[in-house]
Amino acid sequence: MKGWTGKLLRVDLTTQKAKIENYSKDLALEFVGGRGYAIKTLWDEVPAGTDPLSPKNKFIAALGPLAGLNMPNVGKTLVAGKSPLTGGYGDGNLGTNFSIHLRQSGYDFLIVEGKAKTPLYLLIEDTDISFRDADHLWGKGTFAAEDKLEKDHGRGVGTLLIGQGGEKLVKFAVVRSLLGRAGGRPGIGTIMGSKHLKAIVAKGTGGPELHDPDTFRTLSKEGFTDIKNKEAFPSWKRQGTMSIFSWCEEHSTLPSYNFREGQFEHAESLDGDAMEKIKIDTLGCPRCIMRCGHCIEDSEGQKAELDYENVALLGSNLGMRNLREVATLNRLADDYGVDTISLGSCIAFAMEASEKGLIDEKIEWGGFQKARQLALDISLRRGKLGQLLAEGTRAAAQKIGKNTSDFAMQIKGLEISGYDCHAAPGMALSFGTSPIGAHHKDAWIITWEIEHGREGYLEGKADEVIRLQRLRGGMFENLVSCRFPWIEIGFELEWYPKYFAAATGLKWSLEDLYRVSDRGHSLIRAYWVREAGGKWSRQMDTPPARWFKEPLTKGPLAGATLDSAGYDKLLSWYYEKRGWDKRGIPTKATLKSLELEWAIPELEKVVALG
Ligand code: PTT
Ligand code: SF4
Repeated sequence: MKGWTGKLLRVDLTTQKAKIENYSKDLALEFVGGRGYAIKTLWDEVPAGTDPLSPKNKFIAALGPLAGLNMPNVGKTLVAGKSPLTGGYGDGNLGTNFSIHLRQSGYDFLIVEGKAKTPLYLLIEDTDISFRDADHLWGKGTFAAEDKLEKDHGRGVGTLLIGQGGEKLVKFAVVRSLLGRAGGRPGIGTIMGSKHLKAIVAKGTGGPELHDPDTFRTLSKEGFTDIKNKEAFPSWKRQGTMSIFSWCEEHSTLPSYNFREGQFEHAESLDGDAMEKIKIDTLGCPRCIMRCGHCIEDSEGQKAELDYENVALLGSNLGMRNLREVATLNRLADDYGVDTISLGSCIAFAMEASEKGLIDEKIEWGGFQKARQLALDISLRRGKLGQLLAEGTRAAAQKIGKNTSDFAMQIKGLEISGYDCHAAPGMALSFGTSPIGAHHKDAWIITWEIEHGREGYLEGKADEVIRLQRLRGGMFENLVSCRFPWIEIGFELEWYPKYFAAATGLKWSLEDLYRVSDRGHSLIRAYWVREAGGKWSRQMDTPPARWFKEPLTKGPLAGATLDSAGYDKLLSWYYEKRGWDKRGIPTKATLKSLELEWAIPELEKVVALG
């Protein structure tokens, strides 16, 4: 196999043994890499009903055939496991030198199983695998821990690591790398913590074996030049994802006050222009000239990176108006290694519960000091409220009761990312059917929807969600390549089959890559159903009551709500087009047509299939 090494590294932390395994060519052809490898591994190797925090769960770090190569925007790694936050499939995609070094060490993916007795970190140096004591790193934030690892093993080594949030098993702890990068919203960092695995360091010396290295080199050069020459490149470089902030405000889709509203009265103090005026640095992933991690000095004089999602969830959604204070919350989330989106949503949930007198603690909208304190309490699981919220909003609402689940802004247990959907049914469908819970990465339909008539509950919206899921959650997550060149500056999709062919020798079309996406997507759905153990229902694909019951009160769309019959119709179209039954479960015929018939017997242990 060219393009793939055909090897995986399996590490057992309980026995401290590592094994290099050859995996079958069929796995590469059927699942390609990244997300595909992750879901196949979880299905095959993690028994149904496994407690995500038990040693039986696996931590997976997977590359795809393009990840880590010398071409645009592929310095990325997919991290995955059974989610401690949702109980279903979980993954994330982060920029890291780890992608380069794991590939240079000769592996396409890494599976970590078991649990170490005491904290350690894993060192991968080509075929030399060692288990290093991490006592001196445990309890340290990600900035200090990464710095120490780089001092000990060399600047530029590949690192994946967790902060105190992961150590304390906060359910939405992320994996961190390169000071600014974070991935694995559904608690993939928590899985590392549950295994006493503080970090993984990779230092590889080999080179990739490609089918046609000369063509690959030429394509790579052309790709970088093409990106640099794109019309949108200069403006992207100025603000990155922060440029969408004012657009969201303008279109009433900026989450404000725990998604009560889609506009924020102080949006101008938090938007891309506000950031650009005080920007001090830009960070990015390896193999990228689009570097989109813009940094400012925060309210405590520290450098902090900002992204749209972070500023929306830790800013407008909390009623915070000072960008430097928002940056401080962002930096703390990065240092402690917890997801900014879930953290923001948990704090907003507490602010609302406090306002309504449903909890004892007093925490007001826009109050920075209390929000800061709560962020630390959650990250360190301190105090009653900190411990409660470290479980996520779904669990917190279940515990408090009193209809708080109406404003626990999550779907399938994952907190909703930064788009208010009172008046965006297609985006609500995207959140509802995302394979990891309410994340935008699979189908960011919001701009398309607003251009094509946001108020409609139209069949075309289900089509568009599926089209985007094939691309964003499918092709890019399987190849393990950043999607921003395509979606943000118009780098054409046709480049990808060319890179793929030069790397692997396979002349696949985009359609071939989408078919692999569909296979992975339906297998992930089957996995959710299997893990729900008979409790699966279409309610699990439905957004929280707030968007249906409580209209927007401000702005041009005041009075708007989601219509539940309309949403149901969208969901039914979506299921039909996916070949899933009325409950949202893949039918036998669909599983067979996607060559997933081997999954049928296990799924039938849990539900009768249509
Ligand atoms: C991603 C999610 C996002 S999506 C953001 S901002 W975004 C938040 N970033 C966090 C952060 O920062 N620190 C932190 N402690 N928690 C954070 N949680 C949130 O996590 C990220 C970029 C971005 S910035 C996006 S959209 C794109 N995502 C991609 C993706 O998912 N797949 C892919 N093939 N390409 C992508 N390119 C873009 O990458 P998760 P990163 Mg992230 C600090 O991983 O779990 O999917 O959550 O990886 O390297 O930081 O790049 O407006
Ligand atoms: Fe990383 Fe941003 Fe570059 Fe994508 S565009 S590879 S997220 S720096």
